[in-house]
Amino acid sequence: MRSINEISNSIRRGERITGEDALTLWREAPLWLLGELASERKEKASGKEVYYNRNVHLEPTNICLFNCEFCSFRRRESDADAWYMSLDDIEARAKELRGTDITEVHIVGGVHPKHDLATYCAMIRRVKSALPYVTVKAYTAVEIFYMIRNDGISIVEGLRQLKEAGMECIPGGGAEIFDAELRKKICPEKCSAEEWLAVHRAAHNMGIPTNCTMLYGHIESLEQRIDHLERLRKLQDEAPGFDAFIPLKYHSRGNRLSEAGECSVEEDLRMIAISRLFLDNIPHIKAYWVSYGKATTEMALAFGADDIDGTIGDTTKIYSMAGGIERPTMSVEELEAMIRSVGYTPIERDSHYNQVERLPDTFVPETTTTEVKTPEATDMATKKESTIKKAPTKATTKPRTTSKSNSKKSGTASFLKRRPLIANILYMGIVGIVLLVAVYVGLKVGTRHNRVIEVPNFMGMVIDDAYDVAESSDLKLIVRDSIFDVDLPGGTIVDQLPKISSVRDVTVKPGRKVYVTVNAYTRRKVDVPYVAKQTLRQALNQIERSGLTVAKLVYEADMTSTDYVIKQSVGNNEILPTSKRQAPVGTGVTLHVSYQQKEQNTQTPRLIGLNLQQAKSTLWDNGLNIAKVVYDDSVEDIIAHRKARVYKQSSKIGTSLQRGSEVTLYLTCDETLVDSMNIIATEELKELEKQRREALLESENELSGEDEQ
Ligand code: V47
Repeated sequence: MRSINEISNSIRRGERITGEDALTLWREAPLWLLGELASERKEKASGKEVYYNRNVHLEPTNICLFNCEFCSFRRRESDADAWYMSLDDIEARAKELRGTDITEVHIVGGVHPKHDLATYCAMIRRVKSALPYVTVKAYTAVEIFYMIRNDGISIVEGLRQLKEAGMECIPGGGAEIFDAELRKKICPEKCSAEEWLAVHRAAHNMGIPTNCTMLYGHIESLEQRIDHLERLRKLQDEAPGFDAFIPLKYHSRGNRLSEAGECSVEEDLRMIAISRLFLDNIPHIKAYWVSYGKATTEMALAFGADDIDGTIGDTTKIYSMAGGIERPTMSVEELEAMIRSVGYTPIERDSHYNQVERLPDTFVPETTTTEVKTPEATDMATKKESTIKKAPTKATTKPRTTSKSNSKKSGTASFLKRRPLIANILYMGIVGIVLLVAVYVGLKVGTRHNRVIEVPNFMGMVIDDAYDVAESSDLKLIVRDSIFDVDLPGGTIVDQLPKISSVRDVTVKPGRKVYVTVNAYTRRKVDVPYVAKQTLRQALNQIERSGLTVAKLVYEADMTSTDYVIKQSVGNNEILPTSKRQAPVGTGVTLHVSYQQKEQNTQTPRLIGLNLQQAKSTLWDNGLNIAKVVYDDSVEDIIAHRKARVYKQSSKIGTSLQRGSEVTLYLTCDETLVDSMNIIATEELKELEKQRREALLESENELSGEDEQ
């Protein structure tokens, strides 16, 4: 057994500790030392940054097939305080969340006897249909294992269906304590440790990130805690994919383990610190503030935690029903203040630990667009109001009748009384005409034949505002796709169908759908392809297809080849054939590319008329880098960046440049400017071609002259 000193030194050298070491630390290390060691580790991993997010929980039901000893949340179907949300309830709840700026919905609840995989998938779809840009973190491995087993399909197939429905990551619940004996005592009906781990392993292999937890502080032993951590560490070594570990402190009210009581704050801090030190391969340790309360959470940040979870907005009952915080909710300001109070820097993260950058409100345009000028756009906002004001009121006045028409009516009546046959034919005719008119009016109103609606310009609006505008214009907004553009705020609409025209009004019938593409709030992670030993062109193709981009082309002299990728890196990390590295969409990959001395130079390509993406690809294809991108005044906002085209390039077409040189691009939205610069570029190209031909002719002449001599 190693001494505390030996273990500390080993930790400080960055070495892995054993289970036995962890037990020694737990039992014998002074609390201050654990704090010191764990903080050092935390700061090595994530510096001064501490993460939080804007999230809600969705607990569709507390009716659960399983009856775990520690659970205060579970109810039977017949219990008065059982709840159940139908798919419509879930969708309605998601719609209520539309105006908020959450980035994550965490769905977890009881294992309901009537829920199958299709129901679970439908829940996700309903949430995503209402909140397309929000990440759904859904279902514990226990729920997933149950639904998959009942459907008789493989874990991989089940996960595939959930992923297809919109599940982006899996929370860490249901792990409790892995030890089989203890599991039998506290949650005998739940899936086994092996089954829980199998679900997470499969998810990791499929690129689905997950979290992991441990329920501690009840009747488990220290050895059982360490065994649990060892199994998590092993899985992470074999199939990496855990983003965070969350030690969940057991709460004792209203469940059958109450007699165990609750562990001390010192125990909580030891738990956090040992997690940080032992789980050296799990990047984040979360001190879940809902479980710890604010005071312990703050202290946990000095014991190695680097995440405190999110705003929650009073949406989880698991802890309040067990005696935890009654109505858990925290504002961003409160979360940030907590983090700052211990000297760390708060970072809002998405579900994948990418920083969420929120641009100042000044940009988030309610009405700003590139095509529609501000007055029109403002009109759109007022249109919304006026539609509400102009809501049709029922006419309640009766038609007035004159004495003349009365006397006429009485004369006609006596005539008809004397001729009943004519009267009957006339009545039938009138009834027929009335019916025809009614059907015609009904059809017209029903199909709204004569009403057309001018399609609003949704480009640049944030999705929540767009839903409001669509609703007040009697249109349906459907999100058909999402992209990720680092330069745009999350939720911004970047494309719409029907598109708006600058020359004519685009109109549709009421109730029609407008399809939009939205900029996602969160950056999906993708596999970084291994592109070394390929030609530059092949590598560029693969990188662009994977959703990544080029950070820089670094040219290195080589004896045998030009434009072959020698190695690649993301940030400071070299990517090797065996690296299973993922990176957020849009991340730049640096490519080290070969050149032979004789092919040191390349020619500046024609870039005029291209959009930024096309211009970048063309430069890379020609072995060049981008120095700067300069937009002129016609590019009014970030949305317009996407439409702008190159009108000037810092290096003239055909200029000979060293491979790896940088070219500045000048972009505009002024089509006339682009057109005229295009004409000049064509002239330049012709001139270049002429010079080339002349030079060729000259050298041929020289050669033939030499031959004659
Ligand atoms: O699995 C149930 C625990 C878990 C009690 O992945 C209890 O980011 C204490 O997993 N006392 C569900 N804990 C919650 C969960 C979670 C929470 C926050 C974030 C994440 C994440 C995951 O709650 C259950 C169980 O281990 N739990 N009852 C109780 N009486």
